[in-house]
Amino acid sequence: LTSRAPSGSKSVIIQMFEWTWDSIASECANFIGPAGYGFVQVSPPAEHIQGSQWWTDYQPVSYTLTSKRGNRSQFQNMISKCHSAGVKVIVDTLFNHMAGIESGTGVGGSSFSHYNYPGIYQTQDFHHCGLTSGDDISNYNDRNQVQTCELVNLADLATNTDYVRGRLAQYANDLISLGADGFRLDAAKHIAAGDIGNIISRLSTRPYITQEVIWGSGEPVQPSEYTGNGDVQEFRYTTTVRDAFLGGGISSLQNLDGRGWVSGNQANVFIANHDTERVWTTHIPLFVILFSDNRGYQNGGSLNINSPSNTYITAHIFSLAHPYGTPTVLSSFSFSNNDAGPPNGGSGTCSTTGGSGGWHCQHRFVAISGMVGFRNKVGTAGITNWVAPQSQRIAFGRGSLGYVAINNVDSAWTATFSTSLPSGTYCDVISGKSSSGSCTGAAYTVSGGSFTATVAARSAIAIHTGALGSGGG
Ligand code: AAO
Repeated sequence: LTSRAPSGSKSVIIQMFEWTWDSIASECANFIGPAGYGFVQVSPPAEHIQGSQWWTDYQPVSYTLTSKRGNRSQFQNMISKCHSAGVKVIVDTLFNHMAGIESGTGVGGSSFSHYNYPGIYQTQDFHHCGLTSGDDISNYNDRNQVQTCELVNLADLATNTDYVRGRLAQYANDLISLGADGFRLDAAKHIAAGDIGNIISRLSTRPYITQEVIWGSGEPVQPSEYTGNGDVQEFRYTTTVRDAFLGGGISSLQNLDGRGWVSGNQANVFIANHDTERVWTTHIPLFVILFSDNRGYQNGGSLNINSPSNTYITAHIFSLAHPYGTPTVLSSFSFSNNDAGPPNGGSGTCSTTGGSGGWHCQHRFVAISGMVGFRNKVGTAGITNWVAPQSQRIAFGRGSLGYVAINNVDSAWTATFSTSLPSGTYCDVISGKSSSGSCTGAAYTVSGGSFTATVAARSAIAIHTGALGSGGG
């Protein structure tokens, strides 16, 4: 195991938000493995508070693996089924805190109160910052508050102590013993980077690590502090891509390294995650924002499935085509309020190329799964033949292995593109795939280093050497 997602083959992660262990096990075998995804990121597995909201999972009360997603044997079975399908498992993990509510009983029957988790943690194992009312973080410009006060009242573990470090490593090692390949460290910004480094030094393997450190303007805690531990989720990518697709112009997205973000080979990036998809960024009356139910969801903002002009899809195509970062695709569900939990008790269901029963199954969208094959094929090849004849039209190659054109305007774009792809006929993986040597969607013929194509309005085309064919539509 490495501390990084393997670059080149099979590096794409799917965040299987709120899917049960049994449903992930099936989906790994039925679709995720065959489609070429490298990883699933699964919801936090530890016992948590009761309630119908999705966010109960982020309030652990013990390290028993009983959650709304399933029990320990289901968790282990899921990992084993995913491994059999060639898919690794990243576990969303809470090193920062325990529950925020004052007392109760967890979904597995464990009793707890705010600073007392019997047999695990007592008052002395938590930070009590004494800097703010209720010990809650109120000022992100104060490092001490961010790292020793409470994030929305969540009991803040004293990760500077040997006991807490050892207990968290024991939990992570238990997950590793069940086959976990990596961890997404929730609220990593609220843990000193050195504390995380100490905890992961106690692990029995070197798992893939991705850390949630949301960059904030002027904030003292910076994403760059965390790169020694593993990857960092680069939220500046998420907002920059959103702003480019919604009007700023995608021609600005050629070079993403050298902007002061974490470097591409240490960045984990996404068009949306479970927090940002819950921020409405466009066409929402101000009063809805002012009276939105929970400040906790104001988490960076991003495109989401309701974004205008197909930008959610074209931005995913961009994300999977561009070499910067290790991409995560969120697979989520429709909701009518920000707190609502998943449909069908969390048991995910998909149709062939999309969702069903309230699930979106973004990972099955033809354009997204097609681009996973593209990314696996092009590997680390650099950007070649970049053209941007208008600010909302770009096309580029990845070495001599793949070529993509994205048209983010309301009219079709017909052009002859220069490419290093060898001469031949290629299947467009946005409109279809290669099946038994022919294309189920469009096909393009490269001859002598160029090809001519019409890219539909607010759409894209992508071809690569792993999807050859002839004929098609
Ligand atoms: C629930 C209730 C609370 C209750 C609590 C305890 O909603 O009312 O007090 O239980 O009983 C999730 C839910 C929470 C839920 C929690 C526990 O979202 O609503 O609380 O489970 O059940 C900060 C953190 C970041 C965190 C984010 C939500 O830094 O780590 O807040 N995300 C993770 C998870 C998230 C989860 C938790 C952590 C907790 O992904 O799902 O919460 O486990 C700025 C700061 C950020 C800050 C945001 C939001 O961001 O920089 O650090 O994130 O504000 O406060 C631009 C700026 C950027 C800014 C952003 C948003 O992009 O550049 O700086 O806008 O304003």
